[in-house]
Amino acid sequence: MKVQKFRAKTSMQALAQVKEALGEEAVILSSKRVKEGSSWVYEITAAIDIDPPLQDCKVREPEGFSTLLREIEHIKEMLTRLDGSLRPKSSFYYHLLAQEIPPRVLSLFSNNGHLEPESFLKLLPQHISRKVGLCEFPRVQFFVGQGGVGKTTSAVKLAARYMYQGHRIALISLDTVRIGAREQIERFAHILEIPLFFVRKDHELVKTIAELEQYDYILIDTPALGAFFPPTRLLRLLQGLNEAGLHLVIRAPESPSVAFSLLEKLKGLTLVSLILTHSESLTLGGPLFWILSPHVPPVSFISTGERVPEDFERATSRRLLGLLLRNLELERDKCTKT
Ligand SMILES: Nc1nc2c(ncn2[C@@H]2O[C@H](COP(=O)(O)OP(=O)(O)OP(=O)(O)O)[C@@H](O)[C@H]2O)c(=O)[nH]1
Ligand SMILES: [Mg+2]
Repeated sequence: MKVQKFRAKTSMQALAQVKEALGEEAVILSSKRVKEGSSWVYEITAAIDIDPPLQDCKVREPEGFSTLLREIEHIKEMLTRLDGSLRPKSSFYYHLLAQEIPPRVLSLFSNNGHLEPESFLKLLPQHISRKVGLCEFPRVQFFVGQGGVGKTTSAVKLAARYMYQGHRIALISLDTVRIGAREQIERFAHILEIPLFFVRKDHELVKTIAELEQYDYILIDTPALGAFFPPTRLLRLLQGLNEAGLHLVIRAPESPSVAFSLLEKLKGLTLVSLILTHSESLTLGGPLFWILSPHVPPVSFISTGERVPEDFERATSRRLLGLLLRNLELERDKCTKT
């Protein structure tokens, strides 16, 4: 900051000096009359901020610098990917692509496309082991997914399983609109003697759960994800609850693009596991490789048919390996050279 004093016969003259010397940005610090020799004059003390604001420099410089670094890293990543995509891949790599394994999952096995059956089979169990679900789930578990995938039956199957293990279980259904939904879950709950509660208004859920404190686990069946039951509604429901998580119920033969877009829509929600249904109708394991993607939650259960509660298995590495390799052709001599 530059501080300067200006003297003149009149205050207007002193001000004019200030403007001329320091410009329009000058700040008047004081103004008074002082004696100069035998006469009185006006003295104005003015200042101007000539240094750039220190704080701004400190913040801006590293920020700009780190943005630049991030951009360089991003460009490096892009170039590496581009380099990988331009290089010729092994015939085995193309062979797996032809069997519908998503490219983004294949890149987990080899980032340059030089994949051979030996290395693929060596890495596969490692990737699978990361996707085998834990046994511990939150006390309140929601079953979510698209229409008709097996949410209700999976909720009842897991409820029965918990019950056989000696846990106290309650079922809640939020599906009070779809015709036949109420009767369907009521029938299962009645046969298996599991207490069932219906919640019609979202704000009643917290209260209903609070009244069920004697139960070890509360399993919540939901309507199909869509316009009536969007992820935003789920998010609001979850916000009022502690110890709650979602099982994403999805058909094992579902296409990777549908699965990825569903996961994208559910981003930000606490997905504790995947439940793979209709596994018995999976004809080719290749498309199911989407489950190995890093952001996909582990698989907890595999549903193998319509029978309630029997057709429901805990996911194991061996079982997932079997599904992923179903009808997958791995022989090197069957690969076409490219
Ligand atoms: N074959 C086979 N059928 C299944 C499996 N899981 C569920 N189902 C059947 O699929 C149909 C739909 O199952 P639900 O549990 O009602 O599905 P949902 O997701 O609750 O359906 P909505 O509530 O209408 O969205 C029923 O006939 C089930 O018996 C499975 O793993 N294999
Ligand atoms: Mg249902």
